[in-house]
Amino acid sequence: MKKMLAVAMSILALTFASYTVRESRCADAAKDDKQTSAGAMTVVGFSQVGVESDWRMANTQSMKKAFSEKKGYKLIIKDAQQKQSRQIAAIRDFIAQRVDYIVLAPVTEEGWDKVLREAKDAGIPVIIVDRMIKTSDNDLFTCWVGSDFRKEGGTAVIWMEKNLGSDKDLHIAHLQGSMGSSAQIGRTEALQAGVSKNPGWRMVASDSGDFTQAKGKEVMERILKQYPQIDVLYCENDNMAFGAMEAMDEVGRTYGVKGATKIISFDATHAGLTATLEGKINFNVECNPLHGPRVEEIIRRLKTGERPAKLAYVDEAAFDATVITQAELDQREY
Ligand code: GYE
Repeated sequence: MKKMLAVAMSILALTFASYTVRESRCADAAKDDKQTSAGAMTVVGFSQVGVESDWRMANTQSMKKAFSEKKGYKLIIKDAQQKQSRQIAAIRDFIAQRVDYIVLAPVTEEGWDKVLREAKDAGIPVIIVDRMIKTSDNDLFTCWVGSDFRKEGGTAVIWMEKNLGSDKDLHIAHLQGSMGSSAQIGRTEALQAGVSKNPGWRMVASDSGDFTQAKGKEVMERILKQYPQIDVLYCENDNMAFGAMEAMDEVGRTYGVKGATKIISFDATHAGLTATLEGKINFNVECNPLHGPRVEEIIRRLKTGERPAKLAYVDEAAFDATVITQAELDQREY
């Protein structure tokens, strides 16, 4: 107990120290040319995953809106094209530019310790958004805000049990997101747990479509050639579901509320919910991309010396094609 208390105290002290260091670093940097040209603006470097999905585009828009010049921010966005190496280079570049805060939407969970230590040594707070990282040292990031992906997957599995049958023989095809990303890991783990729990459920195919429509289509084409019967398609995002639907349309396979293959999807973007309302997607689990205001609030609080929660999960809903209303679709902001 004493040891835990001591560890907690030193974490607190270290966290506080890093903010203090950061503040004095900012004061020095004010004399710097670059910093002067940005005036009194808060410079935020955002390493974004890419442009792979509607979710991602909505997330980028949300960040742009929240970190506007009008609000006193200079937001530098670097698109990693879904490559971790590009994110590491972006973070190093942000450190070299001496930005005030770094925001990282990590493509994968593993492999961040070295570069995050560099940011910490430079006294720059790092806020992780959306997916999570695995690190041996939680002091390497200031805080995280995002989704509980395991819970999202669990919601989908409960729906399958209730609506398709826990004791039924189900042939399941699985389109995975980018391997090693928290969104893929959590949603996949939940499905695997469902398959182990329900003896009739059989995973016939499982492959990654990298969260894109084009790859989702490509993978689904291969699966359709191999398997004449697919009762459930568990698709880890809306864009891959669109690709899979294209592939099914092309070979005349039916899906959705009236079709042979029931489709589960994630994100519940405007386009995804439209397909749900049309009965093409049976069940769509929301994943909220509107993190801009959440991250902005974190930075605002850090600036005033507050310490926001280390981890913050956002609340998320889910939509059944037989229940969703036009009004719910109309309310959708992304
Ligand atoms: O589900 C997918 C996107 O990490 C939550 O990434 C995000 C996922 C989202 O490309 O569409």
